[in-house]
Amino acid sequence: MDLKAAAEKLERDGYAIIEDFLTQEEVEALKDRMRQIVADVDPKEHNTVFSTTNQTRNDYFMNSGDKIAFFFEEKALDSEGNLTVDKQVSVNKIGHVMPHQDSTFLSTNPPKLIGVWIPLEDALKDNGCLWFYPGSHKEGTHNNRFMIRNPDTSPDQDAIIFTNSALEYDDAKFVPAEMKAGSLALIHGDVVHRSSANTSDRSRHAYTFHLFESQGVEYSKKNWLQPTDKGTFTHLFAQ
Ligand SMILES: O=C(O)CCC(=O)C(=O)O
Repeated sequence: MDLKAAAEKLERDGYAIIEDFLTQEEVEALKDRMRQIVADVDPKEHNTVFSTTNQTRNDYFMNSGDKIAFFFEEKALDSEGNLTVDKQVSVNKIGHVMPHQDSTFLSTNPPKLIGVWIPLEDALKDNGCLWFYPGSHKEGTHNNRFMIRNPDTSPDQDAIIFTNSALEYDDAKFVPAEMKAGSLALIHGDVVHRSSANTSDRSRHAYTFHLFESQGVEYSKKNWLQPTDKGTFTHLFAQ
């Protein structure tokens, strides 16, 4: 798909896939780098499990904006933070991701968020590819549901909360986006998307990041993720 067609598809459906964005060598370089980063991590220093169903979050999660943070699979660590599985498969990547709009996690005014998702291995239906609800980005924020820092900071309260419950979606509205390793998905901040559990015996590593315009755009101070005292988020272009 050329860039003009991708821009049109992004505008129409809320997502677009660009094939062969990375070369095989670039994919291998990213996988090698990730293997090295995981090999070097001490699980005891990053004793945080990422649950795709239970939203228990702590300071480690909230302050992850200026560093590489590691979130382990549920059951990958025992109660003392020791690994119970091979380190290379302990970092979260297998669980499913519930239907969501990225802009409700990283809200900006006006809405300017875009997600970039690059599978480093073929992402197919059986190993948890993305699924999109085409056109849903034109419907604004569903159910006014945002993930925010809890204004009630009492010790017995969760640090991060959702402002409303999640909507249930008819599965028939979602279309699968099977992708080859090294292709790239552009994800409009308001498009509803999800991924399924990886039921295959293969992994499905992916590299993902989210971008928003900084000029003339306000990043919500309510968002769960805030720049730390080390400064702002990384800029893509020099200021
Ligand atoms: O990697 C996944 O399974 C889901 C990723 C996703 O939904 C996102 O990056 O917004």
